[in-house]
Amino acid sequence: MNEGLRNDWTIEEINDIYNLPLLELVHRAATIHRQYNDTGEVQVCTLLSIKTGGCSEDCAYCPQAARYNTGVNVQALMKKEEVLEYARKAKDAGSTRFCMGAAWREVRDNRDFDRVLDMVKGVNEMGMEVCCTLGMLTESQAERLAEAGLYAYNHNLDTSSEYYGEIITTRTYDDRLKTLDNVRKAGVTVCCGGIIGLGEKHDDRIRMLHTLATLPEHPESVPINALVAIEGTPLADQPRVDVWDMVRMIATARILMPATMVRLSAGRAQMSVAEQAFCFMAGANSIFAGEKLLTTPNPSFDDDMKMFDLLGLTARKAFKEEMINI
Ligand code: SAM
Ligand code: DTB
Ligand code: SF4
Repeated sequence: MNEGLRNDWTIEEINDIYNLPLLELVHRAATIHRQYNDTGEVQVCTLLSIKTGGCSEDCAYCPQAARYNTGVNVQALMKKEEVLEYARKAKDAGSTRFCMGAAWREVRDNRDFDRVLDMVKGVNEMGMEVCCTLGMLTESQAERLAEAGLYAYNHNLDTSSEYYGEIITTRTYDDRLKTLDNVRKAGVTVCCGGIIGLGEKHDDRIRMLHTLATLPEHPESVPINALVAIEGTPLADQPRVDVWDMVRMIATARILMPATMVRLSAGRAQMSVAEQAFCFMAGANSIFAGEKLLTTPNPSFDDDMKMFDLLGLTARKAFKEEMINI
């Protein structure tokens, strides 16, 4: 753990931060953000669903779970060449991280995994940070991904351990933590966050942030997603997430994990530029760009670049930490 970073936060301390008057919370988060990061920079990541739908899990929010009728078309694993073409386009548009998502419960040691390893190699050779989100991983699978050049692995805790069973029953919180540990041991950076708007209480959000901020090392990136309510899933009728709840979550994450990239993730398509600006002020410094997240709409590259111009933001370079150390 770097100097100044704490991983001994208590629930009470986090509760006090999370419940500060909103503008006081944002002010404190913005101050810490300025101490640790270049606040004019936002990381631009592009997502691609390389294998879509038909997933065996029962995640109550997910359009890709086979058991819910959501209208998502099942698509087998994409071809490497096609994936590399997407990555090239994303790079040309200014994206520095490329994240490939698969609707798998876990990785299996089969030909599909070999193909994903090849994709990782290809994207890495393009000079982009490569990220994958493929479900649960064993230690040896994490090592093989690391050898192929994987830079980050996304695996979300989604909510508190207490509320987890209300959202997913086909795996446990400990399964998630085990994969995160395997990723860490393989030397791949950890991207781990959650979703708000699942029907959880504020206390569940505080507990999830507590779990993240008290891991042996803070995740290098923490995506904060607002639920995209999908017709056909058990959470279809959840009310839209209040933007101030997003701001509160981002600001608290920023204060607890000052050097982490906090990503304003799903939900941007429903937010105004002013609302997103507040999230950047509160410490968000990463977004997913490109017209689609995995299966749902996202603002266009052009609209995002207009927003960056308006707010005076620039895209962060790839492999920034390494460049500083050279
Ligand atoms: N199957 C793998 C897994 O579950 O780890 C990887 C893909 S999964 C779609 C990646 C993450 O997307 C989930 O952990 C969840 O946090 C997020 N997600 C999925 N559906 C969402 C939705 N409707 N709204 C917001 N976030 C969502
Ligand atoms: C993350 O935290 N959010 C992204 C990414 N990691 C994989 C996924 C959001 C998915 C939103 C619903 C969809 O587009 O299918
Ligand atoms: Fe499957 Fe991941 Fe969706 Fe859960 S979140 S149903 S594991 S694709």
